[in-house]
Amino acid sequence: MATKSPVNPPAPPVQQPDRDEGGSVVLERRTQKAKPPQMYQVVMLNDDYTPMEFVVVVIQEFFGKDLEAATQIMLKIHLDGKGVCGVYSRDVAATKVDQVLEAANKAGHPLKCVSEPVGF
Ligand code: TYC
Repeated sequence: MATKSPVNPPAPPVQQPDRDEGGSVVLERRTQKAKPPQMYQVVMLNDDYTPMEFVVVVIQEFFGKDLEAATQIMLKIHLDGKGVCGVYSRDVAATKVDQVLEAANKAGHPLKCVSEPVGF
């Protein structure tokens, strides 16, 4: 007949934290850092028909710029063909594009803008 061993199974070895020469506990350095999410810039494009005033209002309204900053951005787009209105997470950038296109459509202007990964 099998009898129960009176001896308890050996306890698992107790793990001790690493310590430096002074006896302080040393934490393991994390080798894998989470990468920050890719950010997206909303780029507005020039055209020959949308009034400058409309573009300035749109930039103020949807990108939180004051009149001065919005005017500078509009002029840059007018002169260079395109310009960045703001940088956001992917979803927020997509929403900004939708808002601009909807406002332009409603007003009957051909204003276009796109979002693209920063560094693209
Ligand atoms: N080029 C337009 C005009 O002369 C103005 C304009 C600026 C249009 C920026 C679009 O994204 C734009 N009326």
